[in-house]
Amino acid sequence: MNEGKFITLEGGEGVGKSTNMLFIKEQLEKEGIKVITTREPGGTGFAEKIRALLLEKNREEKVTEKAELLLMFAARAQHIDFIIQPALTKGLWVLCDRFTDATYAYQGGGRSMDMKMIAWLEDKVQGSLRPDLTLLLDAPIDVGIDRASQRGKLDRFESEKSSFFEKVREVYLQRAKLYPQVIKVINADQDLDKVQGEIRIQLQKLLVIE
Ligand code: Z5A
Repeated sequence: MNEGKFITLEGGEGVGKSTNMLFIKEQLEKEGIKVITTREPGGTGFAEKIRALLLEKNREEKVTEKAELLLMFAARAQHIDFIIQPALTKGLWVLCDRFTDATYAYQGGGRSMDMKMIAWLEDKVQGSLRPDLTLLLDAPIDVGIDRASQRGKLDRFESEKSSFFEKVREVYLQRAKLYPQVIKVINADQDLDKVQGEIRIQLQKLLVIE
């Protein structure tokens, strides 16, 4: 049984996940909660190597969609066994920048891969581990793309066409409708203080039921 809570941050590129990670950590720490922050793909030495392979652009050999999906779950397996589950068992809260909803959105939506295969891998790799709360930062895709492009060079995912990101957003929003108890949609297309106001409300709700 987990004693800590597992919170994930999701959304298209550039919507403000990294920006809000620190804010959420600070909010929880104010409540006396011990939190670790991590990210996917990545979070362990080996999983970060997989991340670098996945984000690298212009490689000679194309990465197939199946290879991409399996690498996401390979990284996740390492991350769960060595970081996420041990922390939760110790009573720490885990705040993770992206998790399996991103696989449904990017591989299932963006790449149109079989959702049943993703669900099968989710069960096999995660067992019963699922987020307690997922904050889905949602904004029209041009908002996120504009914000992300101001940072400079685009990685392999960021270089996709806008139709890819439309499908990603659509699947995220479909999942939020399917799992309204866990996935909370935050309007990321507003000033940061308003975004953080919405996030604070969701954290308070989680703290009340804790
Ligand atoms: N991926 C996948 O395909 N399948 C999977 O299962 C998983 C991942 C787990 C790496 O993720 C890629 O992996 C990702 C999907 C894929 N690719 N894409 N796209 P990532 O999380 O590292 O990459 P990312 O989504 O591109 O994250 P990001 O670029 O770091 O974006 P962000 O963290 O959401 O945004 P940010 O860096 O916090 O903010 C961007 C800029 O906007 C920054 O200058 C902020 O100061 C600014 N900002 C933030 N909020 C605001 C507001 N409210 N107003 C104005 N400006 C703002």
